[in-house]
Amino acid sequence: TLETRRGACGTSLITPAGRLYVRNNLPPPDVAIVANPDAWTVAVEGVRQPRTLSVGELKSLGIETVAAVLQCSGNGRGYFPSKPSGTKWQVGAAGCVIWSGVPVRQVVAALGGLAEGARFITGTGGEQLPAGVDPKSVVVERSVPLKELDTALLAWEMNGEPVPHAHGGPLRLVVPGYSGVNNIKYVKRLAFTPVETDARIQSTGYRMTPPGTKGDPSFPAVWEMDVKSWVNGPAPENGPVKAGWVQIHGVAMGGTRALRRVDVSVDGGQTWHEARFVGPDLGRFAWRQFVLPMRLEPGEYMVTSRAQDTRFNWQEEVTPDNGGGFLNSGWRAHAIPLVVA
Ligand SMILES: Nc1nc2c(c(=O)[nH]1)N[C@H]1C(S)=C(S)[C@@H](COP(=O)(O)O)O[C@H]1N2
Ligand SMILES: [Mo]
Repeated sequence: TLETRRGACGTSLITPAGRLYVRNNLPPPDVAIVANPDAWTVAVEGVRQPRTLSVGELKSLGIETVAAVLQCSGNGRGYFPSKPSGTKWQVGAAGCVIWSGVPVRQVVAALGGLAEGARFITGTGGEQLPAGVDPKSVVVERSVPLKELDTALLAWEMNGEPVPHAHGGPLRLVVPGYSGVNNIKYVKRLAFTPVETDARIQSTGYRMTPPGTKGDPSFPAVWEMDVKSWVNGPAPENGPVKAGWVQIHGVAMGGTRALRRVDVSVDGGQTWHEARFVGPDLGRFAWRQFVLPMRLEPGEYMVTSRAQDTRFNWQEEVTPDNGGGFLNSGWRAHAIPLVVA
């Protein structure tokens, strides 16, 4: 796993491939698969005319582009007090990227429509599974509700280039607004299924459980992301800043909804000041940058931010701890110290 440093998120909107976190649950397929992306194939099932399609063929079915936050379900896990097992991500298991590909609904239409009883979109990763273990215990296979047909893409391009191998090229299932694990890299099978997959990563993994509890299908699946924001700079790793005007900046995202506002506090959440969104608004699935210039005297500050979506939901102050350490969006835990000299 590779995490982006807080101060390296930059002040422009899009996260370049070279700065985007990388997370693999299994050894990835050979890099040779991206040499000829159009030759990669995906088997589509659960439609009236099931068929295997190459990326080259998919490109003739439709094209759409979406800017979306890609964020590991465990981003922020390192801030939970119970220290759940798993990578202790802080903020850097996230980025905002532009995907281009064919809308899944157009693939469905080209194959005669959905088969009867379809309720989930199930994507399967193209990794070679280790021998001698139950495939269901390791395969990266996830199901999301069928309603995501409206926005899901089979993407072959990221930030204007073929999807890099590290990020799931030649073809990735992108479910905008859904946390990282639901965005299947090197997708080799796309199925419209009546039930969720029984792969372990879905049935017991990535469930919202009480701390210390193992997951099972009775607990909610880790799907949609919540409204969240954090301050990226001035980053503590860059040391003290000079007294005077300080540019406090960060990113805010609405999960599946657009944002209304974001506030910044320099006193650990006692008082708040509305920050200004800057830069282009690339839609409800992208993050927005914000900035608040503040005149600060020498001293020690605790800087944090809280975002609100267009349905007036505020970012949580504290996200309740959960067994897997998922979806931490609490603004208190994401505060960073700032020394003004
Ligand atoms: N095929 C496949 N897809 C996958 C994974 C994987 O291991 N294999 N990891 C998931 C997880 S947990 C995350 S957070 C994201 C990471 O995407 P990235 O490496 O492009 O940042 O991919 C998801 N999709
Ligand atoms: Mo993840």
